[in-house]
Amino acid sequence: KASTGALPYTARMGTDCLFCRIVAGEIPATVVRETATTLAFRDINPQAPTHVLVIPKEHYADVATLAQGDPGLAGEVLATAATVAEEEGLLADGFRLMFNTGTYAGQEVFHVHAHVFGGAPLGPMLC
Ligand code: DGP
Repeated sequence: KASTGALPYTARMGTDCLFCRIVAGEIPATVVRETATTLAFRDINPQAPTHVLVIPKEHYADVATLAQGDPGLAGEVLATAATVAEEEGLLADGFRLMFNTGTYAGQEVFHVHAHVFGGAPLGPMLC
């Protein structure tokens, strides 16, 4: 019995990861911030006036796998998300940080990403 949900995601992903290709520069993205270990870029289909995705450059399928596998890197993703929120002017009015994780949450890209939403009142949930 698998102890985490990571295995099915990895199997589904195969070797061709969209966000790894963005990190490699093979697919263009509007990058708003880059650190040694993280990348932040605008979502291709924004759901709020500000909608940025923050990822670790290293591949982890989801936030559970990342947090358990490399808690320090998970912290760096959060720190980049906070800096992006500050640079996008979201700190005064607030913002939402969201990690869709697995099938029930509707995760579509199996390279962990924090959604940073802001710039307008967001309501109780974004689905
Ligand atoms: P999720 O459902 O949490 O896995 O969200 C995946 C997000 O990724 C979704 O909001 C759309 C975004 N996305 C998908 N393909 C691309 C792409 O090629 N470029 C960018 N910038 N965003 C993408």
